[in-house]
Amino acid sequence: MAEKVIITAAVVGAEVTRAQSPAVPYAPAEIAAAAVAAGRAGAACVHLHARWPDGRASQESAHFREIIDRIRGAGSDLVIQCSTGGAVGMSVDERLGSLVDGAEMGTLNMGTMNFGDDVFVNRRPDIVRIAGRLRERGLVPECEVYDAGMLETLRWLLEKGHLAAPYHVQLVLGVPGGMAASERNVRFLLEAFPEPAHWSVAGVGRFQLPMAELALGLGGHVRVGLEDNLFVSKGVLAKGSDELVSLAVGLARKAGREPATPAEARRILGVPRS
Ligand code: KMH
Ligand code: ZN
Repeated sequence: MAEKVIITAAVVGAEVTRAQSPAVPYAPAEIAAAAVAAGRAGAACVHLHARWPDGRASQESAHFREIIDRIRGAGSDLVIQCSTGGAVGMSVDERLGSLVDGAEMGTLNMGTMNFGDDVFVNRRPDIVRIAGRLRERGLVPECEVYDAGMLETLRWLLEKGHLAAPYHVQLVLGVPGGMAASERNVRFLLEAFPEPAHWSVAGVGRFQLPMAELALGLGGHVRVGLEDNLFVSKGVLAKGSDELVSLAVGLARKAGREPATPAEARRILGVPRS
């Protein structure tokens, strides 16, 4: 029996706007509702960002607390993963605001890169500091890898003891400035993987569902949602991240893999029961 697939829903991110799609949630209540709907559709984990009422990216602890309280208040057992990447231009202090009580995982971005026309800064000392905070809080890191050299940073963090299992790796492919979302690149990155690692692919834009299908066939996990992609097909906006999760569930079943429940995802990822 193939390993169950952990579907992570990235329901808002820091970049997409309501001008691009009316389905993009901003208020904590909207973000929580999007997460709960994604969980009902088959996601086991939610990757969280927050927004100010006008849509600007927020790493305010109060916003994250409210989102998590509302998710749990709705009875959802989703694994809660908070972004420490935030938005380009934020300080590390600001980015760490997301790691509130109730978070179970936190992202750990593996390097500096061009991010569209901006620069997403993750100096090695910044990464070490964020890794340390995740460890102090007992959170499982999700290492965000956008380019091949970032796997060397992952290896360095492991060698130096800044990072240890359990951790999860997310290959975020198709960011302008990072590696393209292609089968060749995924296979190349997997060859260079340090062990042990669970991995997932998040394809940006129109590559989201093809990358999910590829990851499913290669034994990986998948991330879908409006953070990375607003469309279900060419020119057709998704009604919400839950619609993209439903499509990923269909792809999973076609590949002979059942979606993991949140409890199963915790077992696979080594996340202690909250
Ligand atoms: N918004 C990107 C600059 C993460 O969540 O850790 C960073 C990002 C990664 O979204
Ligand atoms: Zn993110």
